[in-house]
Amino acid sequence: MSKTIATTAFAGQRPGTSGLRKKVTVFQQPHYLENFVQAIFDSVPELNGGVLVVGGDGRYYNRTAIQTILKMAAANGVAKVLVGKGGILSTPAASCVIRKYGAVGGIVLSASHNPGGPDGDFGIKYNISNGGPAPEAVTEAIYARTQTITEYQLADAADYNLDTLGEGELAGMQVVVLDSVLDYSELMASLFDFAAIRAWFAAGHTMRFDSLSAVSGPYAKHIIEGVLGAPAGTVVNGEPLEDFGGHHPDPNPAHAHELMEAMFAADAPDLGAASDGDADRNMIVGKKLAVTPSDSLAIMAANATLIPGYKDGLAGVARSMPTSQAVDVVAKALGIESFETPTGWKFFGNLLDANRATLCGEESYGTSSNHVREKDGVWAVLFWLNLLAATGKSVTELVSAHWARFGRHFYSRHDFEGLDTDAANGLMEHLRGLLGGLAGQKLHGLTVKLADDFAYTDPIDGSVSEKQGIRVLFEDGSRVVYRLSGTGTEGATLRVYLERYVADTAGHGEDTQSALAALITISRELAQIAERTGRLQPTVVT
Ligand code: VG1
Ligand code: CO
Repeated sequence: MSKTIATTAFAGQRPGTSGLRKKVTVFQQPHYLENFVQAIFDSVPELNGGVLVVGGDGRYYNRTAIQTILKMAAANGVAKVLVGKGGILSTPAASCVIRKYGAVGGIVLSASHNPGGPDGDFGIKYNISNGGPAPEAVTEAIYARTQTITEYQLADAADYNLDTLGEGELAGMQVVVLDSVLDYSELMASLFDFAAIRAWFAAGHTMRFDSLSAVSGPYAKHIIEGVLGAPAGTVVNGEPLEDFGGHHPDPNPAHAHELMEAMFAADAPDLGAASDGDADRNMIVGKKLAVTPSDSLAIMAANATLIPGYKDGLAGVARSMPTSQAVDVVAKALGIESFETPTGWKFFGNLLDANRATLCGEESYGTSSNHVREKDGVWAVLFWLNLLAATGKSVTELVSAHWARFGRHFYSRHDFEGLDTDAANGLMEHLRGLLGGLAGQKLHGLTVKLADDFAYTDPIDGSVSEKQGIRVLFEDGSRVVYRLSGTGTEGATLRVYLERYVADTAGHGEDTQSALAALITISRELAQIAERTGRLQPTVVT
C-alpha cells in the first residue's frame, strides 16, 4: 500500500560540488527531503525494478532520512535495497557496494566534511551504476524535477529494523542489511600487500589514525587493528557519533589539531592519518610533517608500482584544477597522460571508466584510484602504509626524496568563510573583469603568463563545464586560483589556492607561508579581498 502525497517545490535544491547540502533544520521541513528523493526516482526510471544502495555517514538525521527513503523506494517500485547496518555506509564503501552488487545507483546521506548534529549540516547525493557521483547532466535533471514537483510516493509501512543483518521485506520490496566493512576490507586486501604491512607493525612501527568520531572508524579498526595487527588504540575517535563528538570532521591541519599535536610531540608515531565525516578524505602526517594532498598524490603516482594493485603501472593520472601541478611533473617523467578537471569527484568518473586515469586527487585531502568511483580515505592511508612497509623509509624520507627528484611545489589554501554572498559574487565578477588585461603584467616581481576562467571539456563525452575558477598563472610556474565553495551552508566561502614551484633542493626547507608570501600579497590585492569582504585574514589555512 502506498500513498501519493501532494507537495510544492522548494527553491534552491540544486546539488553543489557534492550533492545537496543544507542545515539539518532545512531538511527537517515537511516534504523537503521527500521532494529531492522523488526527483531522483523521477529522473532515473531504471530504479523502478532495479537495485538501490542506501546508507550514510551516521550523522544526525541519517536514520530518519533512511526510513523515509526506504518507504519511498518501495512506493516507487525499487525491487531491492541494499542498506548499510545501522544505516552506515562510508562514501567509498557505498561506491564499492554499488559496483560489487551491480546496483542501478545509490543514495548517500552525508554532508561529508561539514560539522554535524541538530544544529549542523546534512546532505544527500545520488551515485550512478559505476559507483560514482552522478555527472552534471543527471544532477541538473534532478534539480529541474525539484522545481516542478507536485507529488511524491510513500509506502504505508512501519520503520525497518536497520540493526539486524540479513534479508527482509518492506511493502513488497526486498531489503538486505549488510555489513559493508567486510566487502570493503576484501577489496583493500586485493590491492595491498597486507603481509608486508603486518610485518611492519610487528616490527614495532606505530601509527595513529584519527577518525574524528566519524564513519571511517569501523573500517579503520577492522582493517588496521584487526586484519593488520596494529595495537588496539591505534585508531582513535573510532566510534561514529551523530554529532562527531563535537569534532569538525575535516582532516586538515587546522581541524585535526589533536592529531597534529601528537605528530609534533617527541614520541610521535611513524605515521599519522585522519579522515572526514564520510571517510572519503585523508590526511597523511609524518613526524613533524603534514604531507600536502597534492604532494601525496604525486608521491603515490611516482611509487605506485611498489603496490601490488598497481604493479603494472598507471594508465594516467588526474587532478582537480586547483590541486598543485606536482603530479603533472611525475606523469611527464613516467610518460603517462595527466588530466586537469574541475573541482569535485564527479569529473573523474569518465576518465576512470575509460581507463585513461588510474589515480586521481584533489588538494582538499581527497585521493583515490579506479578501484571505486569515489575518493577513498582508508585506501589512501593503506597505500601509504604499504609504501612505508615496502621501502622501509619514513614519511619524511619519502617526501624529501620526492622533492629532490622532482622539485617542490609549495602549496597552501586560504579560505575566507561565512562571507556575505553578494560581496563574494562581486569579488569574483571583479576578477573576471580583470582577466583580459592581466597577461604580461608584472606583480610583486612575478610576470603573469595567462589569466582565465577555467573551462573543461570532458575528453570522453565532450560535455563542457564553464566558470570553474579564476586562474592566474605566472611565468615561473606559480599560480593563484580563486573559487567559491559549492559545499558550504552559510553565506559564501572564498577559496584562494596558492602554488609556487622550487626546483633547487637548497630552497626546499623554507616555511610554506613565507615561500608563498609574494603570491599571498598578490592574491589579496588583485581580488581586493579586504575592501570587498572586510576580512584581513583567512579563517582557515591548509
Ligand atoms: C570541497 C572541495 C572539493 C571536494 C568537495 C567534496 O568542495 O574543495 O575538492 O570534492 O568539497 O568533498 P568546495 O566546492 O566546497 O570547494 V567532501 O569530502 O565534502 O564530499
Ligand atoms: Co567527504
